Amino acid sequence: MTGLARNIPVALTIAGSDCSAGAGLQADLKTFSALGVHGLTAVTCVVAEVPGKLSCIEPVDPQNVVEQIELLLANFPIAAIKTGLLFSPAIVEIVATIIERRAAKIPLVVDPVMIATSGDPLLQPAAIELYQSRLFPLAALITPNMAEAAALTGLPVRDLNEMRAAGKKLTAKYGARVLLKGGHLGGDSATDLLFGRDAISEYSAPFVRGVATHGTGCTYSAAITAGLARGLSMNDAIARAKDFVSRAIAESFSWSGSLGEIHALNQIGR
Ligand code: PXL
Repeated sequence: MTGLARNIPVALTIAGSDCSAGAGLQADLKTFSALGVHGLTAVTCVVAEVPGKLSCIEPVDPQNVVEQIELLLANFPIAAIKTGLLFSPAIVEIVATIIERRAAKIPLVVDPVMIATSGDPLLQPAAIELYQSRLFPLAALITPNMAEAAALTGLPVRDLNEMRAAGKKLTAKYGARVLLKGGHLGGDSATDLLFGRDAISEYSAPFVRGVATHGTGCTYSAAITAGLARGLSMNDAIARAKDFVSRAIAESFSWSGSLGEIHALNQIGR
């Protein structure tokens, strides 16, 4: 018997695997599903970690990353793409090359993942330059947090005024829209700034205290990508994604295990 064939929008994440599944491609996939999008994954590296403790990272062979992306692009109607952790200069370079050649018309969200919420470095420093020269010019949106914006601009990024200066510099330099995430501002609200060609928009939500936020950036950029895959405008995709990620934090899960309390964002329990 054949079922009733249905199709829904398709999005691709090119990212690392977080075995604890709160961040990385697992967070992306859960977010895509919750938002009615069929998610595809190209795995760039495998991370052995739990929230707050990273024990080892191993990259996938860059040629294998290429094969994953090319196979998916050739066979699925991919409507939006996001990049998460790309790990090494070789992987950043090769991902940029394929997107430039085969996916230049598909909206691309670049989450320039550099450091985990635990403080552990995730991206090899030599890759930062390639992000700027090869990947950012292809992006529809770049989503740095405050530490990443500081690393990318060389400017201090500690408050809303400094966020404005850094965001303007980034958007002028790369021609892409920039969503600078202020989740580490402190205070009662988590405020993000979107820098467009000539305007700045603000997205705010109440700051939730005492919840481990491992995976917030991944979940946020995946939710934006899902919105773009569904045909939303950039502004609507960001506004809905902000709501989604705020709820994933506020309604997060926790378990007590033999080593103490463990947390995960809630991308599924709506
Ligand atoms: O949250 C950043 C991040 C992204 N991607 C992977 C990760 C992490 C955080 O630890 O493991 C694969």
